[in-house]
Amino acid sequence: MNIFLSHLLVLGLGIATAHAQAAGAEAVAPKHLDTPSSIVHVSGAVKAPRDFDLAAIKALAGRDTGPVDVVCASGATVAKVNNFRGVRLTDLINHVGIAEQGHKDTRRMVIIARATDGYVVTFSWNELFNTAIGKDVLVAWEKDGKPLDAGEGQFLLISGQDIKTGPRHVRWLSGIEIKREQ
Ligand SMILES: Nc1nc2c(c(=O)[nH]1)N[C@H]1C(S)=C(S)[C@@H](COP(=O)(O)O)O[C@H]1N2
Ligand SMILES: [Mo]
Repeated sequence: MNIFLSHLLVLGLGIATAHAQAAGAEAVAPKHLDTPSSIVHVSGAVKAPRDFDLAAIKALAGRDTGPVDVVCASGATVAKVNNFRGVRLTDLINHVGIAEQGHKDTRRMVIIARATDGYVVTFSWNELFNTAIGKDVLVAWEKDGKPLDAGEGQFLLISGQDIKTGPRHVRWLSGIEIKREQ
């Protein structure tokens, strides 16, 4: 084999290995990132933005979900949880206070939950405050009587009434934004 061909072979192998590593990293990354947030930042159309640490969250009314199966969008049950303990997202938002501009303002609002790894999910104001779903949307700090582990974050958002609970099971919750749609 001449030098040119052997270099080409080495280059090809290198690229193949890099691709395999990237694919592998993507599949396992969420469990290994360990990026728990220390605060939940509440911002947007609120009276004043506020950071909640664990003590501030725990100072609000605590609630329990009872049994929740965490079901991925694929249909796979990825966890069976007896209880998440936390505060209702509606209680957290009410505590900060929405900056309402008139009687018809809140109905145009969306609520965005963000995690430290860039994961994002949305709710509508009506869904949270005007349907039964809202009662079971918690910002949780405890699972089955124990603090959440690093792979779940200090704070985890769970929407217990969802058909597939996996998507709106937000590990490493770090922010809640109330956005007024124009
Ligand atoms: N921060 C964050 N939360 C997340 C995800 C994610 O990538 N990042 N994946 C979601 C997915 S796809 C599912 S099914 C559930 C449960 O996934 P887990 O078993 O990896 O916790 O968490 C969800 N929460
Ligand atoms: Mo998932």
